[in-house]
Amino acid sequence: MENPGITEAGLDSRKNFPVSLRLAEMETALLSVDRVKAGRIVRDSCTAGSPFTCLETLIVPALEEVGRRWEAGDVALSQVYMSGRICEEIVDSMLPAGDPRRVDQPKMAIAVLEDHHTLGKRIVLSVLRAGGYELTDYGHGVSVDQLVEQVTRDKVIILLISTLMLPAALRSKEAIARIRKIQPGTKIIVGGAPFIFDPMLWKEVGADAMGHAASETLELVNRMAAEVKR
Ligand code: B12
Repeated sequence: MENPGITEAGLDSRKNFPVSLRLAEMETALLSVDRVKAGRIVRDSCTAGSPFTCLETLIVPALEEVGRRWEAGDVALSQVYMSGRICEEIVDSMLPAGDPRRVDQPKMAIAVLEDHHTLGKRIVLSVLRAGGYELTDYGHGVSVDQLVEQVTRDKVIILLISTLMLPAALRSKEAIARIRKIQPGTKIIVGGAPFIFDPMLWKEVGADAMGHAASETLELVNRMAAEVKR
């Protein structure tokens, strides 16, 4: 049976295109390192004004599936790498610039702790900037020592930590304990795959909260910002 969404003619109108087929198509484009096609699938599938929803319903699950296939030995690490790079380019082209009307806010920062999976942080940062917050970006591959030093030097009040590797997530426990010793008032939000796989991990590492997805981060940060002002 011919699939209407896969023909060239159908690519520009995909409102009724089944999500599972769109995802499969995206995954194939990523694994074939076809950045043009991947970009077109995203453009055609996502309505203007909802880039974050699009990221979370198309790009994130497609990358997760690529990861699962790599784990199963079906695809090469180079394909995972190129899939990540292509998605980074797409994400960069889609995300809105920061909202110029900055809110009156506590000092905030974000980092990827001992890990080089940067895409999640990139999205969370954009969601918060688009929501009116300004944050210091400490980058990725940040060590525990560096993070403690930076957060206490800058007197950060709300800290967001992203980790995609389990060992890095476990290391956040030491970072959080050391930061709390020096600055007990700092609120810490963690996120990333290990915290999703183990829903109790955020409590075990001593965080104040965890975010499953970038889309819920703004609400979380709004709540914390209100708490620290009280
Ligand atoms: C793409 C990818 C890569 C790319 C990264 C490209 C880049 N620049 O980021 C490359 C190829 C470089 C890579 C390398 C490696 N990877 Co990798 N990678 C992935 C993959 C497939 C997708 C990750 C991703 O980008 N997802 C899309 C983003 C947008 O989603 P996200 O990060 O989860 O973020 C969302 C939420 O989690 C949340 N979020 C994230 N952070 C935060 C923080 C806060 C505060 C909040 C509120 C929310 C939040 O918001 C985001 C948007 O909704 C995952 C599989 C997976 N299931 O996650 C494996 C995975 C993370 N990688 C893995 C591994 C093992 C590796 C390598 C060690 C492989 C190797 N042998 O070299 C290296 C290590 C690199 C390093 N030192 O960091 C493992 C980790 C296993 C583990 N338990 O620790 C995974 C889970 C694959 C697997 N199933 O085995 N990887």
